[in-house]
Amino acid sequence: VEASIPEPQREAWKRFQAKPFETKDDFEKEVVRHVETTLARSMFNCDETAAYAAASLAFRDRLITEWNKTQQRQTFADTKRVYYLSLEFLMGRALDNAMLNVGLKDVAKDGLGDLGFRIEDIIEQEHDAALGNGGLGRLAACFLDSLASLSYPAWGYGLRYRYGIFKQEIVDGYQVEVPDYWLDFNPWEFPRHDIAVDIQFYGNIRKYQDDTGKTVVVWEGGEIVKATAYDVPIPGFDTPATNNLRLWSSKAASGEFDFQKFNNGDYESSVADQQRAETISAVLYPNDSLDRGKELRLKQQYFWVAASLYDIVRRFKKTKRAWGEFPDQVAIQLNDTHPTLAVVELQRILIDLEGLEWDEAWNIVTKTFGYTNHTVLPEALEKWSVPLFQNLLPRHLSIIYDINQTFLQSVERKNPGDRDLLQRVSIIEESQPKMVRMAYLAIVGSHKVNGVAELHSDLIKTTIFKDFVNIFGPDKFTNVTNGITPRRWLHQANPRLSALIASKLGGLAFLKDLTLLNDLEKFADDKDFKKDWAEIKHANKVRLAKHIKTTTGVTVNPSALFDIQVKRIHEYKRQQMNIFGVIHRYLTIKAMGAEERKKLAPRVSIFGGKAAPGYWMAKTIVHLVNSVGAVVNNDKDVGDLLKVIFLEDYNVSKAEIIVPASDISEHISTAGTEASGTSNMKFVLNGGLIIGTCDGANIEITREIGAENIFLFGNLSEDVEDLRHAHTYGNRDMDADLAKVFEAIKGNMFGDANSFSALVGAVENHGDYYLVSDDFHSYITTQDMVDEAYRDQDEWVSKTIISVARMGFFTSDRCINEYAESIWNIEPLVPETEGQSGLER
Ligand code: Z15
Repeated sequence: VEASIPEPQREAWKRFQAKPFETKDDFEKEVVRHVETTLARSMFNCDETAAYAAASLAFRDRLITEWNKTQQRQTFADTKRVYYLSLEFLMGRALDNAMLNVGLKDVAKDGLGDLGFRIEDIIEQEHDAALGNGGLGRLAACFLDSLASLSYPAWGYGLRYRYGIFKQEIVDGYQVEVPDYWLDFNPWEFPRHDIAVDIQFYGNIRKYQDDTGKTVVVWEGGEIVKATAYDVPIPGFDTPATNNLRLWSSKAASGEFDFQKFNNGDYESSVADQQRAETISAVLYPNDSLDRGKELRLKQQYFWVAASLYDIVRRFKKTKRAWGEFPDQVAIQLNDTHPTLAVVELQRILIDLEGLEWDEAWNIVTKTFGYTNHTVLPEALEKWSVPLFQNLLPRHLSIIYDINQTFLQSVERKNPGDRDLLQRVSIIEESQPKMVRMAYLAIVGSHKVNGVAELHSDLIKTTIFKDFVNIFGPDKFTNVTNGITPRRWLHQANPRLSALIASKLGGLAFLKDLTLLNDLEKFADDKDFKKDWAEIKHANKVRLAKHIKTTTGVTVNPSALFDIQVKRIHEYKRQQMNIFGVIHRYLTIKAMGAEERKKLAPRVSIFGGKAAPGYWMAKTIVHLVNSVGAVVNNDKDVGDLLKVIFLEDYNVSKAEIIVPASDISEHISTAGTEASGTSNMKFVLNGGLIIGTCDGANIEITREIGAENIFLFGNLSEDVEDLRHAHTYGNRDMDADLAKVFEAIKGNMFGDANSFSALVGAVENHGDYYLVSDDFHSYITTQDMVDEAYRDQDEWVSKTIISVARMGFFTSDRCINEYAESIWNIEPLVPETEGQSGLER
């Protein structure tokens, strides 16, 4: 349908074009207008929720105006776009970010002040958009920020979950999950009821020969679910470029059919159809780095992928180009294997619906896709059972078989007679039942495969994808080390530190070229600067101490060393080793005399993170941390020397309070298991040091900031296999300190020992897969070195300044530029007014 206004009438449109506010007065006018019209309230009943709503609507209007212009500019310029497909976008709050990115937070602050509100209170009203589990989802959010800030033509595609990641409550020391219904008021999304796609499931395939003798395949029957688009504007920092995040929501395809059932008195089934459809986008699966293989999850994946591809193909078809030009207009990045069905769906569209030949279509497909791998953990690698696939997506399964056959034939040609190799690399695993190996499908269907840190990218090439490196050659495999957006993780989370840095570097330009931080190094010995720096860290600790007091009731001393480990709870991340170390510390304090105790450095051990609801070991770790806290925090002998805190419901907005308040943070995964880690980067960028293993991005952080500025410990990844082997086949002595920790637990020091026997048993009797006993000694002696170093505050502060100065590499802007150049082949489309907000001031 042609919806464009004819030329003669466009004058009126131009004359009355929406104009975004720029001044305080205009902002206030917008807020009052929204309160009095959109919200139907007034100054007599405007609480903080209403003020938040109105302020957000004012900014939203502004973003949408720029969003429209950006999309028009991109369409007009006819450039290649990148589409980032991710089942998770862990966005956090939008208002603060929007205000800062468009450079109007000060205006909003004064305006809200005039209207009777404090901006901090208003920001606090917003519910986090928590459409993700952990690192993978937050990485996608940082990438969106960088794509917009660098003015790349880019869209995100995801699912509009009605329930994001669950809220975590701690009840009697146990994790309890509470649903996260976040959509009752969300001003940041635009329903696009006109953009709807019918998505098919189940049914049958029928083959026939057409008049020319060509085999035609049709996918018939089954059920249809409707996907509706919801758009979220993504503002760039210091640029009008505003990108789009399109989230799909599911609904029953036809209300009328239901209505008929309803009229016939079949109420229950009419409602059931509706609910079954809506269930698809109802809830985010709460597993991080674990594949559960549930049918509904596969339905989510296909629903989202099919709707997104329909949308992308529709946009391409409007350009009237030949299909061969598709990869010149479209790059699609697969965030992990979750969207791998997109490979199959595009091939299906091209051969079944558009009539292309197999080879021509496949050439287009592989040029279009890139695949990012985020893990080597076997339990996280997605596999789908063939029978399940056959039932839900019969046509896709047959295409997968064809892809596999063509692929295996080419392997066979180059490696005649190597049956083992064919079995190893087959997309179909010959198990009972047979399984589709999604990572292999993603590799075969993409032109580039990347890992997320150097060690990780090396590991995938030498372990899980080794055969594929031989088949496709090493150039197909590359590395793009992860990064974080300094806008949210420095400027927004730590405004005072950002301002102090800006005062020395002559403006905020470092937020768009993080290597400019280098110039800070010359202040590493500047007395006044160090004083300001230390004062900001202290203030951030005071803020966290207040949060701890109000949420847990425990008083902590802000002058103590804050030791923080916040991330999803997982055995490979080894929170259990941390809490065993804390118990060791507690036992050591208890064994000391009063004089000796005076010499100790007070420490607050802070934990936070969610356990997947079905991950029993992780839940046991949460329980142990809370149980240790209950004993230690109430032990008069110990006082301020040691406090143990579990912070409930760790999420993005809490991270913004926690990250700036650390002295030391823990990134202590078993070497070779954490693909990258990204909170390590956040903590260092905020003037905290880290204790960590030689794993993931810790290695590159060390290279950048210098080995003297990081506390590394533990075994190396190349030794892990042998150590595991030794556990199984050798006889070994338990580390003496760890044995004492286990004795304390078994002696019911922290409550009923039975509660924790699985945790202790995993190390003592079940092979200690994560090498806690091997690394424990090195861990606690390195913690002693941390104490020692912290005593010399002057030196410590210098180390943190030098570290921040050397963190430029870890901006997600650098990642995006690398992807753009080496994988997507796209260029920024810079608006004329970019960079005019005067960052140099
Ligand atoms: C997830 O958050 C990550 C990997 C996964 O396979 C899944 Cl399913 C979820 C994380 C990695 O564990 C982490 O090391 C990495 O920094 C992050 O992805 C972003 O790449």
